[in-house]
Amino acid sequence: MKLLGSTTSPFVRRLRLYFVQLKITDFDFVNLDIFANSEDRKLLTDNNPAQKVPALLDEEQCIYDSRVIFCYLSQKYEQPSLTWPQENLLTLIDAANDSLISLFLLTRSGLDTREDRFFFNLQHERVEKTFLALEQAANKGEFEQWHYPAICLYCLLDWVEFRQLYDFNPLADLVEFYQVNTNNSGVKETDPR
Ligand SMILES: N[C@@H](CCC(=O)N[C@@H](CS)C(=O)NCC(=O)O)C(=O)O
Repeated sequence: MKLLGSTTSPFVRRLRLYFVQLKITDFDFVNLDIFANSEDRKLLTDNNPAQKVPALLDEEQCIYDSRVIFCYLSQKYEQPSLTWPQENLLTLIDAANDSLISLFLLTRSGLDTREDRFFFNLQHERVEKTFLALEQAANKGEFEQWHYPAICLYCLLDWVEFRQLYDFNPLADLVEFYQVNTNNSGVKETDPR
């Protein structure tokens, strides 16, 4: 198996941590520079026309989108499926992640996303609401185990810290979750810094 990705992507890191959790080591991590390196971009496009990482190559197949790759790996290694509430948590994490990536790419494109613009405001509002819902879920103990949604939450929080995209310090349960899981298996080895 080959995982096409980058060291900085939170969507890729969650799968690298899932591989650690499953104790799967017989895969190659292909670290791509999808924006600046034309060969890397071509390799990605050839495998995933949506031009996003991660993508997983397994035998003749290429699977893309982290959520689909997670389902694929779960089936392949006969792991239990997520519960519906866990699926919802994953949707919240993905929504926050997607909005923050949009804001990050807009900033890299030279736009000031603090301006009062419809699209920017929608993203900021979604980030606020999803972080609040995740804080409430953490408070209810829904991230006490290091399951896949917890891995995804950790990757989101560490990425917003790394890129300085959102200050979640006022959200005490998320801060505690972040601190408690810092030394988990694979976290240091996959640190994007
Ligand atoms: N829904 C996708 C999102 C993946 C995604 O947004 N990846 C980013 C890197 S963190 C990317 O490749 N962006 C390229 C682009 O937007 O052009 C997933 O879960 O895999």
